Amino acid sequence: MIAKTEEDFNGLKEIGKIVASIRDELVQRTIPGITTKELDDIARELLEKADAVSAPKGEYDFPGYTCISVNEEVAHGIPGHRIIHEGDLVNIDVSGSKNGYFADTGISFVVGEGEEVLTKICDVAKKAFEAGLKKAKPGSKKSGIGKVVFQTARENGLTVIKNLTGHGIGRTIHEAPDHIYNYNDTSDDELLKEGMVIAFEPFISTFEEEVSQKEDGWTYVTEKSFVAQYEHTIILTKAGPIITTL
Ligand code: M3C
Ligand code: CO
Ligand code: CO
Repeated sequence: MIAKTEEDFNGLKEIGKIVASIRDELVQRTIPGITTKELDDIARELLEKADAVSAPKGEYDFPGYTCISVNEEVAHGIPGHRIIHEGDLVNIDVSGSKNGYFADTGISFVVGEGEEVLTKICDVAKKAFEAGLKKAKPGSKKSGIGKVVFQTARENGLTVIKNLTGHGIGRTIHEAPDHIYNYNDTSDDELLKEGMVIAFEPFISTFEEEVSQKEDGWTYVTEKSFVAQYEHTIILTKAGPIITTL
């Protein structure tokens, strides 16, 4: 959407704050021994308390309130009986709506002490997001974001997942602009606009560049690579981006 009114900005900020606080709470509660379903139950309660609706459930009938992905799972992990262990790479992606406004945020992190490469991909995903954020200006090319995300990955001896992208957001979870790639798509000449609301989400990978979908119809996985994601919802303005999900 293009945010125009005071009501738009306030509505987007309100749901942004809610999903951000649920994300942070789930990260804090991710300790060895807990199951992904137990974490999702916490999110269900917090969403309810905030009078907000899960976007995956509300928009897609996803079998969970949040997406929780572990190790080989990259995204759209279904909360269930999987137990979290020390050293696991976990991604928590929380998206929701309130009063017709949406926000989406996600983070990958390592539980306790883990392999160095896992911490590295998480750090690089955040760095790639920050580099992209500097290019997120009204009037600039949308593809400029992906260009610096990819550069950041390469500078660190890593790559990106090419078949998962960021997206426009606001009045629903995924809307125009449809794709914010994590590499320089030279055929994409779309320009970013004043008030445009986007969620961009670098997926930084050790070497594979595509995910495949599991038979459950949801979970995206890699075969041998580890992948980290970092995502926020932002409103683009001349005065600089407003991150609604800080
Ligand atoms: N929040 C998720 C979508 C959840 S709806 C099942 C997202 O937009 O960040 C992702 N899109 C692709 C992979 S993760
Ligand atoms: Co998300
Ligand atoms: Co998203």
